[in-house]
Amino acid sequence: MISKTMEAALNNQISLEAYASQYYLAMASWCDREGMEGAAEFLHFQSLEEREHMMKIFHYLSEVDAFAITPAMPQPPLEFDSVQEVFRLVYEHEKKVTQSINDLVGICYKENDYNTLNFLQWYVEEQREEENLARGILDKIKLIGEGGQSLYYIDKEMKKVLASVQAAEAAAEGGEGA
Ligand code: OFO
Repeated sequence: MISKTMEAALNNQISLEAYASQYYLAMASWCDREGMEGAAEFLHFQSLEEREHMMKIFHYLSEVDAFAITPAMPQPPLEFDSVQEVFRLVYEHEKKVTQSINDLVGICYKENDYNTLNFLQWYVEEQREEENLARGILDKIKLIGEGGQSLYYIDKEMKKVLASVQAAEAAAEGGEGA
């Protein structure tokens, strides 16, 4: 059982996670069209991750006898100026999501809702990782620069980043099952 305020706030979070999923999907499509295969793969992966984040909240709401609302989505942007712009926007969006998770944690304390507080711990950690990852990619792109050949190196770098994120996840899942 959770309060109506918490139910609404969690539904708002569902909406943010769902938008992140669509937003990153649109970015993946743009990268694909621009021949940035590595960046596209990374963003496809992130898009799926965001959907999983959304679904976790969906199931949590059902578990605590609240109602999960399937959100209406605004059309995400389809065109971007550059790959640097794409990852700047990813970073900005992640910061927004972090703020929203922090606000949810604030409601938990206000309402003495320790179940939801416990549930949200995973998101607190996940946001720290995702913000850090997005900032790291952006820094790398700035360092490599963006003209001609640089795009090739950025894309290669993105494949490496994706491989290390997937390896870390696989290791964490292995650990959970152990
Ligand atoms: Fe859902 O983790 Fe990013 O936004």
